Amino acid sequence: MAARKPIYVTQPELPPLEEFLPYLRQIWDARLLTNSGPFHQMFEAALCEHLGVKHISLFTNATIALVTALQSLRITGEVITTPYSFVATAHSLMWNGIKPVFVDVDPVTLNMDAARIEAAITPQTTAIMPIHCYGTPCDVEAIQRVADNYNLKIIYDAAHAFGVRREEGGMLRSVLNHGDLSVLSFHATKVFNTFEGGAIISPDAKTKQRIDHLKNFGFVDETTVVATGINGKMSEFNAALGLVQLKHVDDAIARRGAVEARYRAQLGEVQGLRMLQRDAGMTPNHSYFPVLLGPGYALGRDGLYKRLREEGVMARRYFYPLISDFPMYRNLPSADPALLPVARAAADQVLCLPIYPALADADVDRIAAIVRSGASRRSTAAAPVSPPALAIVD
Ligand code: T4K
Repeated sequence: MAARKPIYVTQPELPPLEEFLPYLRQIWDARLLTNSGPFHQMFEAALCEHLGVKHISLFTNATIALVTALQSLRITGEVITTPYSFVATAHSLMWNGIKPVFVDVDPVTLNMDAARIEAAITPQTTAIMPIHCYGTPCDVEAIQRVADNYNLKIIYDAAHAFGVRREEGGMLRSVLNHGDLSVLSFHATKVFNTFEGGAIISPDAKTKQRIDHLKNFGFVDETTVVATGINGKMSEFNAALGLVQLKHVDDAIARRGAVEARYRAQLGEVQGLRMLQRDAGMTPNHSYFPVLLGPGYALGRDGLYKRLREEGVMARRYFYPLISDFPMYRNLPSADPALLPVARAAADQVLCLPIYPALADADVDRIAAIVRSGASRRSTAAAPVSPPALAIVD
């Protein structure tokens, strides 16, 4: 029997190559490869329209965008952030010589616990950097209230939040409009990808202009440099791909939703397993499918991680270890494990199951069966199951 192909936590979505080729032809003909070319400008406009935001600056990736976002608001001193994220969140602070101050997360959303921010503020605090983890919106109103009280800026790491909307005043509005700036990632592993890429969403044209200068070495014109900017520009190749990808992203998110619904229908009754719940008034993007395997789950998180790998399923422990456990952070006072019990428990229990548009229903069923088999102390192999009818959860 031929060996099964491994199933990774994600598989990038790509348009039919034929759809992209005419765009490549145009780039070849025009010889405009980067530095705010025509596709770059079109892609910025198309994204604003698609996402429902006013101003976007495209970047090479979200990490450089986070570094630049902090620069653009002249953030210094200390920034309050979460240990439960990808390392790039805190790294962007360190690249600016800013001290991260970690606060614990909320047990329901695994986002920064807004109630804990105030106690972490010192005279050096200038900003808050939360993330909409797995695309679940933060408690944006509560975070804004603290920021307003203490005159702090908010930069959202929105790397997971492409297309996520919330009901506000009877309307669905992009979560990216909250805070002072939001940063998206278009990395290959994200819901929407341009191979590599990222963006900053700004509330006004002046802020966007400053960001655009900063991503172009600080150049304003041929001879004027106003800041120690960086090279964060997205190329025409990535921007053209983004334009094509945008045509397909709604379908891709819908298919992700179907995969999630299929998992939820099969994992609802598994002892010791918790799935994250969502507010009814939001439009999710199904970017990740995390499950938390608590003490009641017989096989344990790492046992399941291993069993899945043996079956060719490469689930990932996003986010283990906590950022605060990495060597460059662990000596900070706020990295003390005793101060971060909720984040620590989540890091020890989380497993992100594969979710992507091309994931076949039969594979979802097989993965769910392996997960279920781990809940029983007796069984060692995945018991065969017939899939239940597809339940719509959103
Ligand atoms: N903030 C947050 C909250 C983030 O999650 C991230 C990125 C950032 C900031 C920074 O954004 P960027 O600067 O990257 O734009 C991955 C991604 O590399 C990273 O972008 C992402 N977060 C993070 C959560 O996940 P790894 O080390 O797990 O990636 P990797 O290469 O192991 O990929 C995971 C699986 O995906 C592979 O096992 C196979 C599959 N894959 C991956 C790639 C790259 C493919 O099938 N094809 C591919 O091209 O970090």
